[in-house]
Amino acid sequence: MYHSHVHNAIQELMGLDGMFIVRGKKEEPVQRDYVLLLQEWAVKTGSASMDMEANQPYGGKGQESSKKSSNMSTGVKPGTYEIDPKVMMYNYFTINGKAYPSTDPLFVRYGDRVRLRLGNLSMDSHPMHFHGHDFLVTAADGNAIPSYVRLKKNTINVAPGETWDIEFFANNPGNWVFHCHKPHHTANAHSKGLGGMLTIVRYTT
Ligand SMILES: [Cu+2]
Repeated sequence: MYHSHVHNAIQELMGLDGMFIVRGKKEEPVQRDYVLLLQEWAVKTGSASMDMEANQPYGGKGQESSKKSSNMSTGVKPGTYEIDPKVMMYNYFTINGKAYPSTDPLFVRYGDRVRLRLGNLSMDSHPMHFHGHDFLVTAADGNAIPSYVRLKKNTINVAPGETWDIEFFANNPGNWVFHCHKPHHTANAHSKGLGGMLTIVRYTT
């Protein structure tokens, strides 16, 4: 991962960071290889009521105001909004810069060996959970883990600054969610609908 160290509480939390891959000569072959950069944002939605809800995790003014909003499933209307890097109450949680349902699906085919490279450049940890499969933890902060000590898990906590590589065998066809297990992190602006740090592993034929 790379990121700014100039005013980094501001620059890093406004997105001046990213990931790159250094391929090892002895890297084990996989059929799919995905990078997932985890981030979080305090988005000024421009709506006083929505900002209030964003700062009150349990729904702001309650169901009445929720019913009035036409965009509760995605949080805010499409548009351009400012990010406030100085507050700790985040309302958007993204994978590669996008919150569900805008996150890119991870396409796999039956029989694939699939690698996911997870990195966290945010203030919070993100326990990433996979449905329908277990995975092996194959690298920690870019260092390969020998095959005889690899943990088999279905949730891995990615702390700030960490990278973890995980691999799974695509042997259970369907559409399976892969998501942060902190409930607030799978909603957009704390709305009721599914959102945030969540994507779908989609089997194709
Ligand atoms: Cu999270």
